[in-house]
Amino acid sequence: MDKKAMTIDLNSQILLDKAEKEGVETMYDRAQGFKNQCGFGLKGICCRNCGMGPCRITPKTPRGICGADEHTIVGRNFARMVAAGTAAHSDHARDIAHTMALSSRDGNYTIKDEVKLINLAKEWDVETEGRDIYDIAHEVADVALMEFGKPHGVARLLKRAPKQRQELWNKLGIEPRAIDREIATIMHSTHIGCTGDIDSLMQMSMRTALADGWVGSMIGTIFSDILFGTPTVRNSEANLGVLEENKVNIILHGHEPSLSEMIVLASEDPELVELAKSVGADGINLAGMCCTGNEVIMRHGVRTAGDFHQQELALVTGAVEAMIVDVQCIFPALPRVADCYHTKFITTSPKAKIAGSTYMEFKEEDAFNIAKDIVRSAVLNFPNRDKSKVLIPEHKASSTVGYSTEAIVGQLDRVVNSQIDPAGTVKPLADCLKSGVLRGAVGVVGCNNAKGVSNLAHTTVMKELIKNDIIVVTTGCGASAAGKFGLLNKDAKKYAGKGLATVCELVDIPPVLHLGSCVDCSRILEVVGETAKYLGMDSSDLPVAGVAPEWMSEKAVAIGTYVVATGIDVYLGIMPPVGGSERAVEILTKEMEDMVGAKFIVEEDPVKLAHKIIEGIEKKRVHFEALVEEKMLQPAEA
Ligand code: XCC
Ligand code: SF4
Repeated sequence: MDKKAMTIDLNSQILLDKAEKEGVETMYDRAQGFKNQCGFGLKGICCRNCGMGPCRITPKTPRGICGADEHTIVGRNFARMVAAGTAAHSDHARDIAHTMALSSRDGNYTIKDEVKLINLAKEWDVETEGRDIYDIAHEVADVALMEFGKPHGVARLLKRAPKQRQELWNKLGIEPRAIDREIATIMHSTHIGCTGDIDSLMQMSMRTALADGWVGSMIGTIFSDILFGTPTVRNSEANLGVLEENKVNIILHGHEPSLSEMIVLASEDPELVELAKSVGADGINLAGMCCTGNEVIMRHGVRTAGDFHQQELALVTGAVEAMIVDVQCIFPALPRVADCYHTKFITTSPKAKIAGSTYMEFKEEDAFNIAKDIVRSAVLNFPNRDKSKVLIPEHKASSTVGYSTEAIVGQLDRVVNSQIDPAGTVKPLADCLKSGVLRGAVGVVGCNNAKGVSNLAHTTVMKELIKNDIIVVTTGCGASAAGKFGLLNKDAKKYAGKGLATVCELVDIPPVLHLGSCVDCSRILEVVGETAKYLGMDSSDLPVAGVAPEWMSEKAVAIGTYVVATGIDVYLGIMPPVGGSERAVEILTKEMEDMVGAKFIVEEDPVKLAHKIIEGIEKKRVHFEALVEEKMLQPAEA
């Protein structure tokens, strides 16, 4: 396949040509070398969990040396993906909680959303009366940190779910206890000679995934909002066209906002802006990538340079002074690309050192000074830029972002109630769903995957859904794709069906709402949970769904699994490595529905995928509308 046909992004295509001419290897070259991927790996039937392996399941060798069959092997591999994904999101959250424990009135990190902190303190029985806000913050941080390893009880945040859901989790034995404990249990149970029962492995996977969505990720989101501010609606832009010819370009790539927030501050520091001018630049231009990009666009409007598949291409522009990374989704290939230009590739986390990078360790204790050092080194690199190698492709799209749960609720309320209710309710959203003006709501989330064409499935699915009056919420690289293709623009309502277009017009929102980074999928759980509670229903009763059209990371497997365990169907555009076990497929795509009221659906053709989602939503509506009617006939409870 022509390399340029592997992406629909015009900027990417232009830069692929440039990379080719300059002899720079990218992911697109390497993907071509992997056309025939290992069939055992694809089906999930290769086990190397002990030194007797690897054992691969074939008709001649239907069991591993220990006797594990294909179901056990697939189940163990799947559970380990969930555990890894949960570990990644939750370890990120743990760092944010530690950062909050360090917060102080005159320090690097302060409390930005006191109301959210106080509400959480009350929810967690932390004394608030007459106490200093920082004392409260430190105690709340300690309580959160205990959620990772507490010896007794189940996770506190589960109480935020609809009552029926909590009871179901309890009945099924999938209420997560402590986050680390669930991850450790999976690692233990998938060790040779432990669990040999796929049903049990899937049950453990759901419990651990719930520890991601309802605990780790949720802590990540809430604490980031408290420390850095709950996102509010603002305008920005996306795609590589946001890089600037005459400025020091710095790309923020990775995940944790504790670093990126400080870089944002440092880039505005008058001393560094002056320094940039003294080396001949017009100023400092920050741009985000992957989920760090989502964090900083949501809270500061920092423009998005691109998504997961554009990380190397961003450097191929030859216009990037520094790429600063922390953890997750960072290609180890980047130092080699950076070497072809003047770009400094700066790693900052002891959790993600990369050979060939410049390592400048980030420590929260000295955050601002370190951030300034990092920005300074980027600025001083500007004179090394080789102008003959610079090509900034022009495409970019404008977007409106910042839709935290509070922002969505507030925006809707403003239209329905003449008086703005600061607490707000999800009533308007529930009403739109009940009346059918909105047929449903779908979360389109996740990565880019080299198995498909970059951005094709995301944009196809989003456009089809909004055309059919289904409002889309998005996070992660799905959100970046939406931004790049203009779907986060209020004008995109022209692609929407009549019902959705009317809502967009009245409420003044785009048809696709950017909710943040991947840990912010917890915002989706929140909106769905609150709407269900408002209607007296369970999340599985609502016409909602989750889609990961181009997923690739283990984090996405954890997300998909917790969304299903929450009672929301999940559609995947890429087959997960479970096809080698009929039982695994049966459980994931059928039996889970009987257990938790939702299942996985896989469809690799983007158009067909979109239509399956629409059909699924309409099917849900039949049930939902019957339930609404039933509730209307019931006498109101006293
Ligand atoms: Fe990574 Fe979060 Fe996937 Fe994008 S969407 S490729 S996980 S950056 Ni989370
Ligand atoms: Fe083979 Fe069993 Fe060891 Fe896996 S655990 S590598 S199936 S012997």
